[in-house]
Amino acid sequence: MSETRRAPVLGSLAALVYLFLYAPILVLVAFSFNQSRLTAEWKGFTLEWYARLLSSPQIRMSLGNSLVVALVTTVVATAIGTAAALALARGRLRRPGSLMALIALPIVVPEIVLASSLLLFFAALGLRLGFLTVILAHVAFCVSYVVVVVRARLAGLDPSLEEAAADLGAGPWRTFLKVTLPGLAPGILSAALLVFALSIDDYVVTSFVAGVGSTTLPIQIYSMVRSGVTPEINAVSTLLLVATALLLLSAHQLERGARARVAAAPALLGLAVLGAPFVAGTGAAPAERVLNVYIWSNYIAPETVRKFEQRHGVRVNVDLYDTNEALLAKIQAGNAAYDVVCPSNYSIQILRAQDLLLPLDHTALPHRVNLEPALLDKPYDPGNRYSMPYFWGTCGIGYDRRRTGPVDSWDALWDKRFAGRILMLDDARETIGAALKRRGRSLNATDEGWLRDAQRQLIDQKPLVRVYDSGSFDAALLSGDVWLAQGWSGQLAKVREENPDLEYVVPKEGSSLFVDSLAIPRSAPHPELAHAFLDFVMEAEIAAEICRTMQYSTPNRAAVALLPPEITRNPAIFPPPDVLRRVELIEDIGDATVLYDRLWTEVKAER
Ligand code: SPD
Repeated sequence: MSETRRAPVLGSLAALVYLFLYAPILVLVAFSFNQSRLTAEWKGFTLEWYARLLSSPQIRMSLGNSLVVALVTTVVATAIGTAAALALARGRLRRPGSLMALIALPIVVPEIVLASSLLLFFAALGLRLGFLTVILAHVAFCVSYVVVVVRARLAGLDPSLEEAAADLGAGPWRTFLKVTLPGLAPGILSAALLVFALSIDDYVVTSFVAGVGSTTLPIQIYSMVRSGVTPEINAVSTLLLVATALLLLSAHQLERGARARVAAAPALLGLAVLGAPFVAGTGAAPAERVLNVYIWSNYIAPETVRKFEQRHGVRVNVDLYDTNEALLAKIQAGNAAYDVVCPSNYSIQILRAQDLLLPLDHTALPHRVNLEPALLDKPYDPGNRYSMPYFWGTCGIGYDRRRTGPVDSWDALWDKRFAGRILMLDDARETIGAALKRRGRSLNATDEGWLRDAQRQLIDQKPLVRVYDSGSFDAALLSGDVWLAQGWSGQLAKVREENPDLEYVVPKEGSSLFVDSLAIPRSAPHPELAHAFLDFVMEAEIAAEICRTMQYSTPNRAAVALLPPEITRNPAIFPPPDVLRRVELIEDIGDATVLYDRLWTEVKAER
């Protein structure tokens, strides 16, 4: 092909690549200005979602945390990285090549590996997860980038200038300050901007090492996404995107040799974009006492939390999880400072056995009399010494009856007609449990042959499954991405408010029943306030409000009396006796847990 004919082809290819890279980002930015709450429908231009950011205390707080972490990380990592680059380039080191390779290794090590090793390391040191651990972790993965950038700049710096300074009588320190540092400054600044951008953006490592009160903006965005992608998320993501792009533009200009004043302009603008919501909302005085709550997503409304904050003059941090295993990992690591947690029945057994829960002071919980006696004094917590039931419910199938027709069996999730339209929970006990029930077996089975059969069923099913997800199965059903979703009752009852064609069924072969209860970890820093919170959510009006908004079944008898019939007569929320007869509580199965986890990991790894 001739030069002239090749150019338009290459140009179109390049345009396609750029479109592929930037189309999703442009859609996100566009929808951050969309009047409609539903992301898929354009209803006109608005700045409302940006205005809401300014008034959201959670976003302001997480943005403030991100800025503090990124600034401290930038200063520390840049200083350490610059020193290391100088030592590698100018020091008389043996094997500088191998040392450089070792320094660069963290850049290519998978983030998840870095994250879990840092978590283990901090636990071994007995460091409590919080700001310090987040900053240390960020410094750990950013130093390598600084070394690489500064060393590249050093390589272009003529060493004869330093030699000349020395010949003219300048000492090493003076030579460094007057010759080396000015020559390196653009490289150091560009490394600093890169570190800032990496730190403010990081999710994976931070999610492992953050503790209460150190939630950063990416973690906040992710926990908001778990309750559905809203225009506020599009708006905050757009701000983050613009700020990061501006910082990287400055870094790029510095590297290309632009004058410092010109190159700094985009970075300053980027910082202003990030700082604006933070500065705009500094009106509210920070409360002195703090309660740290770690609870399932879709389990408590911000309004309820606000009421508790107002009544007690405290601030409540709410962090969310979607599996019992995530909760167990945090509590067992021993360095997360949560005051209130919400384990399911079998997890209470596990935490109790490991002595990780605080015995409750029943005299501080007068509203416990409101609870339904049938849900108290269960084998996983005799006498409710450690926990108070908060929500209960079932696991079943949510489905779009217009697309699937009637569904009454787990077999529907193995039906080839629905290939690519099926969602399964990302939960070893529930998925293996469903496969066991499909064969008429108990979901607490420990027989290896039965468990391997369940694994085989899940592997056979895998080509039909669109996604394994325990956090947004309801949103996936509502958006039409999937037609059938294994999920928990409350969220699947709630989707009917928006689409009455979505049904919920507990399959005829049986399923799991759960009782999720509030408990206080033994390491809770504020056990008194934690008791006040437990008692607060057992008040009849509050429990009724929580049930109305979340639509999981309340164990609070007094609250039931305050609920409208649409809730109390909804069989998805309060199942009739024939459904209750076919459900079973998941129990702690001891050593067999390892086998369940291994089999489930193998299912997910299967291609
Ligand atoms: N998003 C909240 C879901 C709560 C479900 N309870 C857990 C049951 C575990 N088997």
